Amino acid sequence: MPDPADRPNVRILEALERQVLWLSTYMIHHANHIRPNEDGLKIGGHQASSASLATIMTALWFHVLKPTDRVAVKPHSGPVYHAIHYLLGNRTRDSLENYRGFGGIQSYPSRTKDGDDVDFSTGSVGLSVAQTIFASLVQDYVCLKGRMKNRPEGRVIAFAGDAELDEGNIYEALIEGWKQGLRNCWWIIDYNRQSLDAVIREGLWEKIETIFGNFGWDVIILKYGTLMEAAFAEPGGDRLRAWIDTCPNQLYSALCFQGGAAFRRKLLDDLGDQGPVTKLIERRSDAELLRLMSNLGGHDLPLILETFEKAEGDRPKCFIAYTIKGYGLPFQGHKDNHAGLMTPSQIDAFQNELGIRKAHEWEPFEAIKEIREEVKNFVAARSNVLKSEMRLHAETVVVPSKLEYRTEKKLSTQQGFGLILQDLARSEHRLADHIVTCSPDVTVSTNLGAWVNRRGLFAHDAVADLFKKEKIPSTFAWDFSPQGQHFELGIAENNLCLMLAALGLSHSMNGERLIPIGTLYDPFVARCLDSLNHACYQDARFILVGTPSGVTLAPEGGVHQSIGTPLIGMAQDGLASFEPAFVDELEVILRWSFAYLQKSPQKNKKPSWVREESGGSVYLRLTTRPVEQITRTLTPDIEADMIDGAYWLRKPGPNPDCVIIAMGAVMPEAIDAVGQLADKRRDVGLLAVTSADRLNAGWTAATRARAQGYAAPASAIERHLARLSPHTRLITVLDGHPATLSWIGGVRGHHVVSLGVEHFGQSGTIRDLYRHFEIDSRAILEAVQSVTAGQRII
Ligand SMILES: Cc1ncc(C[n+]2csc(CCOP(=O)(O)OP(=O)(O)O)c2C)c(N)n1
Ligand SMILES: [Mg+2]
Repeated sequence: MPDPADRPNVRILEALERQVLWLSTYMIHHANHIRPNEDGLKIGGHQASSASLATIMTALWFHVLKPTDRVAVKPHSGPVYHAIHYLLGNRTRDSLENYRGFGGIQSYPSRTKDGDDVDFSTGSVGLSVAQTIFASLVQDYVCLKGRMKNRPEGRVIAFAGDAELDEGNIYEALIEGWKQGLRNCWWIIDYNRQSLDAVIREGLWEKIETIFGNFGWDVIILKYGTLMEAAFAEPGGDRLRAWIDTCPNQLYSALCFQGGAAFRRKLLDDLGDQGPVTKLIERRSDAELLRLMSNLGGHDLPLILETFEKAEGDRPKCFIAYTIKGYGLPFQGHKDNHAGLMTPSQIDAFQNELGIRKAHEWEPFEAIKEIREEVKNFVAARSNVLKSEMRLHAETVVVPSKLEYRTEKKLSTQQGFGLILQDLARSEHRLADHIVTCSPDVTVSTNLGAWVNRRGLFAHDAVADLFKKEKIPSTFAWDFSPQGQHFELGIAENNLCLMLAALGLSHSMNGERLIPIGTLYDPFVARCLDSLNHACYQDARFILVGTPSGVTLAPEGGVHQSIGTPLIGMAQDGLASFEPAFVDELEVILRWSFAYLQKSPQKNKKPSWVREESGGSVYLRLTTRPVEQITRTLTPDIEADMIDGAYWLRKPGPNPDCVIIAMGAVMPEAIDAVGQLADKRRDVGLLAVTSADRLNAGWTAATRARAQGYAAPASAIERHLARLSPHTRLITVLDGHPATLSWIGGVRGHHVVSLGVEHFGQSGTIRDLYRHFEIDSRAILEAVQSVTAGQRII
């Protein structure tokens, strides 16, 4: 336990807390009342929500945190967070003045937008809280493999609003953490008993205590501050304590808002005894009484310091900190205070109370008078300590010039994915040691089995596969050990993306580059969409494999069919998506992806629209449909085309009547159709799309650049279509929503017919379903017939 003698003077922290509260409050005031705002929009509130955690956050950043700790803050504590980092020298005054402005600091702290101090981006409640569980597991993963490079382990800490615990993903993560032996994780719950709209249910703390206790967490409650404890020790104090314990949340909040006189009235009404309790109350002025009654644990610095000092050991810990929303501000406790803004006269009054001179509002230590120099020195020293470990870097892992795999005449892309990983698992290539796979209970059915057989499952303690030990025949060996490289997750897909986010930030958080690959059934991408977005927003780097996909999984059934995922892949920022048809394409794409996800944004360089230089994550949409493989040698040009999004599988002649543009599992249909068209239409070509996303992004980027006056070279799709005549008809086809490829008609103004899937819910054979949804070769021929002149085709 740290020596309490090392504790900073509480006066220093109290002074800092006031300064932090001022800056956070003023930041919002400035954005609303001082900075020009031509839109007339209110620039958010959060004064109340932020103030709620000002005391604990001050204590953490100015004393409790170790440089190796990683912290996710409650979204609405952004202003307090930024104020703290301003004092620590990690924010400029300009950035505070431009809070929520263009290029300014974000309302919800962001890893990519705000500064190197932000460990987890926040905004969508519940996600960053849950991500701390996975970040802690990833730290263990790196640690147990001896790759921490002499850095000590840190704690991974989340601040959560009490209403954040309504999010279901919290409980999915709790179960997973329990299964995986979570350590070194702290959650500090801002128990202000208010959400956005309302005051929360009575007794929630008991539920939290039981739930967390059940999952093996230590639960520590910070309820009564030092002033309260002292009052409880006075004669009659036990009755005051009983009153506080039974006071409904609504009433307590309302009295905190109304102030000391209201508390006095109510307490005397309820407890007045003309004896010790009355004396206890009457001994205090209204201001003192309010100070006493709002001295909840989460606002009491001595208690906070002592509690966190005592929190020893690596068991996960949940701190329930009683707080008051809007603490110290005029709307404290008011149920409507979430977006409440202090009026200019309230700000003036607050400014006067703190002794802040006009025109000195942004001065870092303006609210601190007598001990200003002492505080400044203290903060400077603290800043040096914390800075040392903010963002780490890891070397790039070299990618082999070719990924080997055992090919077969017919293969599905999903099988090919398994075969490539199987070969990597057997190889001695360093890249293989950096790969970490994970899957929400679909490891085997997404073809990761062979990889896992070789590389094993990760766990803190070795557990041998009992079936193997007992010599019971089984295709898979499920041996768990600290050397294992696969996280077997429970079915919650949301946890998969939170895990990918955590693994995909390991280079920056732990200084160890991991190459994460997560697999799931493609339709369930929708289940983890927000956490996928959250992972991309943080610039975590990973490969997400959605397989099987589309209606091609045929007999598997309607609800397992995905239609919209190609559009998700196109629309998701930070994610390059691919849908190959052949395994040699997949090999090229995977090889590129391993390098792409290790690239880093160039400082001071405007990122290009296609992220070629700055890198990103990758989404692969694969299928279980075995497809005849083509024996061919890929030239570097074709490989480059595959990465850019499309290549000619059959080049059209000089004056084509039509061109088929196909993506993914339907490629055999397109090949068949092109064959049948050979003597019926002139010069027909087949363009194989590997990535509608990159093809589209390349086109958009080139168009934009030209609009800005740059001589941008033709994008891939412009190049491909340049060989067509204006009258050439385009037929696009994929097992997914037709809009994925229909935009191609707009590139050079070609007439386009787009085939795809708009409905789902039928099971059957692939042939049945391709016919039903009209994405088979016959449908392609019908489409050609409908838009081209010439002899009847069918
Ligand atoms: C996923 C998601 N849903 C809704 C919101 C809008 N929202 C912001 S804060 C909030 C409630 C906050 O309550 P709590 O977590 O208790 O924090 P407090 O306001 O008490 O500080 C809501 C619903 C959001 N940011 N994210
Ligand atoms: Mg709350």
